[in-house]
Amino acid sequence: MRNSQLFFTSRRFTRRATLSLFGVGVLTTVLAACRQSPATNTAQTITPTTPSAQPTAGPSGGTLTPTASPTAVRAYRVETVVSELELGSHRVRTFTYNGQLPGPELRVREGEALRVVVDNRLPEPTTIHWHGIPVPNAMDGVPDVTQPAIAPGTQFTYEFVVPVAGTYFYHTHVGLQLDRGLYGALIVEPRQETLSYDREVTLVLDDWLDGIAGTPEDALRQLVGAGHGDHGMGQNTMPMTPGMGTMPGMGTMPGMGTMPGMAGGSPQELTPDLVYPLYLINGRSVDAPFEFAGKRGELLRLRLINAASATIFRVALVGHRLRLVQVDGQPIEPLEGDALRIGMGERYDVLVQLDNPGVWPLVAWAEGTDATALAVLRYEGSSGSLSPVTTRPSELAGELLHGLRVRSANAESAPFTPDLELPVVLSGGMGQYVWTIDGQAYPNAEPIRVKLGQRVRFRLQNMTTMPHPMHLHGHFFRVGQSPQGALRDTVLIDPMQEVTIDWVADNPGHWAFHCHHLYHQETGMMRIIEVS
Ligand SMILES: [Cu+2]
Repeated sequence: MRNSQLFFTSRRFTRRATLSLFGVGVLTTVLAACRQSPATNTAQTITPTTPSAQPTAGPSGGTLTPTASPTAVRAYRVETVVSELELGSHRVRTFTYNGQLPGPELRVREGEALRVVVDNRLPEPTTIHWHGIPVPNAMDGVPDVTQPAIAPGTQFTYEFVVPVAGTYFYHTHVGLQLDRGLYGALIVEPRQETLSYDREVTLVLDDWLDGIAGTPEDALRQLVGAGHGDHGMGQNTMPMTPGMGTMPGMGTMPGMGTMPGMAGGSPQELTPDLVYPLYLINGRSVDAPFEFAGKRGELLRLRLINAASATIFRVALVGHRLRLVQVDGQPIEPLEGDALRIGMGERYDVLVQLDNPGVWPLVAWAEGTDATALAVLRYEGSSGSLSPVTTRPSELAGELLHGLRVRSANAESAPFTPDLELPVVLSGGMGQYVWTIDGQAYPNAEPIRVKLGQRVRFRLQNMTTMPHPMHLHGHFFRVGQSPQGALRDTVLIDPMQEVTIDWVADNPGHWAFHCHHLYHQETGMMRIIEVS
């Protein structure tokens, strides 16, 4: 059973090193992760079994409808397990993939098939969603919509052709499991690399409370209870924003705008619903940060993935500028800046010219809080220790890169002419802690019906005082009613802002469309879009 073998490298390799090592087959072989054992939480890459030249068989869970004849299959095996992790000074019991946090980085080449056997060893059902990848509907991992959740003690095989290159991630789509450890990077290497760089590092951002401030379910009860004056439950360790909600009588949207009107404005710094006890990069807290190497003269690619449940981050690499080259895996017209803002579910790829030797903090400030996540860049030959880290280095006050400034590198030749144009109103508030789309709270919500092939325009109107990163499954959309608008799968919409997204409903099935703030999603801010 070659495909059931699991290999992973014992440390991170640079892209070039990885390729050359694969060539000579020098790999450290390690057994599949143990259940309920202390886990290493360094970021690790598992390498797939040898690609097969055979066409893929259909997956067990649905019909495979490849868009191209796959040249190879990358096969992985992932176990969802109860694990104990050390996070700084804390020891927590949580859910992980293969005992690792983040889960193993999965890599596949554009046009190949990805096959992942999921072995659910959790005491509850789970699924995997392939965030950003336009998969066949049956592979999308939304429980009770595209598949029954994978029952405890059973397996499910996901298999699909990966039609797009770029930086993606995979995560559970069941309940509040995402606010445990069930996420990992999914890197799709292009058939032909158009970017030039010397090494790459994947940085997965997260907010962490599980096992430190109760559980995600406790956090949800506190959020809901706070609005009802019920403060009687459990530990009260979760500071919350007081009394925010939809403004009464708010019928118009002063100051709202779409691109390009928004492009010049800088986003507000918004206090989140939840302030977490820990913020992590690659599963590491600030007192034992993830460290990565650089070399003077090289160009470094950082793949930033925000896997947090409820935190927008602002990221800066002290002593360096950032050159933003991709968002949500898609190429853009490069933008330079000092810091970037990344919402939940978004991915930003930046290039960094390594021209300032030393030991430097990469800070991911949790917007609206006093806390940060941290990683460390150490130049080769630099043996010093990290200078004291502030949560607000000066770079964060510099030029900010954010989604509404981005222009696609692949512009349309003509303006988008919608067949169907819908206002989509985002409502809700901290008071009742119910979040809605067009006044309906999922699952008590009508599906939005769209005909296959229709060109659809959504006018997303945020009528609340909180930001919402809206994520569409199965499709990319173009932001801002412009032929140059960025192609994305997630777009962050600030309070009282309207953002237009244009998309072609070319992937049949039932697709989730939801806020990627997990607690907004769980309390109603989701709809199913039926494309048929
Ligand atoms: Cu939201």
